[in-house]
Amino acid sequence: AEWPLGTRPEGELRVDGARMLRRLAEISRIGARPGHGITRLGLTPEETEARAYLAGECHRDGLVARTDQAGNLVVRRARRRDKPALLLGSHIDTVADGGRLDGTYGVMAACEVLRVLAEHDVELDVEPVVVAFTNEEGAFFPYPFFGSLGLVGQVDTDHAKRMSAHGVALPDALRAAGGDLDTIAEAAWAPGSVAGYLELHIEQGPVLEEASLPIGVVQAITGRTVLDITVCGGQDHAGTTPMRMRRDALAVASRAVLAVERLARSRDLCRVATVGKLDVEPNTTNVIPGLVRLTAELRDGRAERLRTAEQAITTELAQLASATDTTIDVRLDPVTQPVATDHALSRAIADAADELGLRHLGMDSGAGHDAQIVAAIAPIGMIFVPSRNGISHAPQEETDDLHLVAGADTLLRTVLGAGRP
Ligand code: HGY
Ligand code: MN
Ligand code: MN
Ligand code: MN
Repeated sequence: AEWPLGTRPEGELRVDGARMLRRLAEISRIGARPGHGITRLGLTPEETEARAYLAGECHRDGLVARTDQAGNLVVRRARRRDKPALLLGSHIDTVADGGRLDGTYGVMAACEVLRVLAEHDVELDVEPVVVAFTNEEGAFFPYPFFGSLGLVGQVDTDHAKRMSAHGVALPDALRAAGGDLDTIAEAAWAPGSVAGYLELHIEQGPVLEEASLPIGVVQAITGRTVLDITVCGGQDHAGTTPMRMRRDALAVASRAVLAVERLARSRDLCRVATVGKLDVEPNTTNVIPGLVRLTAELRDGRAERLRTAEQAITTELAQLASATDTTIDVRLDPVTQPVATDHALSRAIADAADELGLRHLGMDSGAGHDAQIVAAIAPIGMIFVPSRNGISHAPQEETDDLHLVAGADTLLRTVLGAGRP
C-alpha cells in the first residue's frame, strides 16, 4: 500500500489502513438509517450490537475483549505484560441522527493499533489497553460520560438508579448492555494502574481544515455546565383567552432561549451557550402552552467563567419569572470541568507526527471527551484529525480516508514513543 500522507519511516510499524476503514464501514451500519445518519444511543440495543461486533473482530484478531460493569468494552493483548496500562479509547455511542466518526473512529483506530502491537508482540514499558466507552453522549439516558465515569469510579449510583428514559430504567439497560450497577465499583481502575490515556478523535470543528493541517494536538478540553430549566405558566384556551390574561410558558421560554444565547453572543460570559432541547406541553395548536422544559448548555475553557455565566443566567431567569407571573425552576446537572492535557503526552504526539512528516497544530477542544473524565486518574493526551466542513453531530460528519489513516498511524507512533522502554 502507498504511504498515505507525509513520509514513511523505514522499517517502522504502521497500521493497516484498509482493515481499519473496512471495520469502520461495517460498524457504521449499526443504527444507520438512510438520510438520517446514525442513531446508536448509549445503553440501547444498537450500542450493544456495536460492542458485540467490535468484541467479535477483536477475538478474531486474537485479542481478549470483555465488557466491564460500567458497560465499557476493555480489550487487551492475549500475551499481556503486568505493567501499568496505557489506555487508548473513545466511545461507540452517537447522538440521535449523528455521524459515523464521532467516538467510533477513535475506537476503531485504537483496536487497529492494539492489533499491530499484538501481532509484533511489541515490548513497551506500559501495557496498551483499548477501552470503548459506553454512553459518552448521554443522548438517551442523560448521563453523559457514563462509561468513563465508571472507569474512574465516579458514577453516582443513587442518581443512576433513579434514572429512566422512555420507560426504560438505567439499571436494566446497563444489565442488557453487559454491565451491572450494583457492582459498578469493580469497573474502576486504581490510580496507579493507569500510566496514561490517549484519545484519537475527529476535530468536529473547522480549525484543522482551514489551516490545511492533518493533525491537531489538543492542549485543553472545554468545560460544560448544563441547566435543566422548567417554565411553568398557565395552560388555557388559545381562542378565548385575551392576550393580557395569558401566562404562556412557551412565550416566556422563548425569552429564556434568547437570554441563554446572549450569555455568549453579546455578553461574552462564556465561549458558547446553547438551548438544544425544548419540550412543550401540551404541544397542541389551539392550547396556550402551560409547561416548557428546556436545557441550557454553557461551555468554556475556564471554570470560573462557567460559574459566572451560570449565575448570570440563573439571576436573569428569576427576574423573567417574576416579570411574567410564571415560575421558572432551574436545576444544575453535574458540571464537567475543563482540563488540560499532559505536556509529555502532547510532546509524544507532536514528535510522532513529526516523525511521520505530518504537520500539526496545538489547539483546544470545544467538544467534550472521555479524556477529560479519565484525567481524574491519569495524564491524558488527545489527537485530532480534520472534519470536512467542520461538521459533526450531524449525518454530514466526514473526514478524508487519508486523514483517518494518518491519525491512526500517529496514535501508533505515539504509543511506541511514549511507551518505549
Ligand atoms: O457534546 C460533546 O461535546 C460530546 O461530543 N459529547
Ligand atoms: Mn459527540
Ligand atoms: Mn465524541
Ligand atoms: Mn513539531
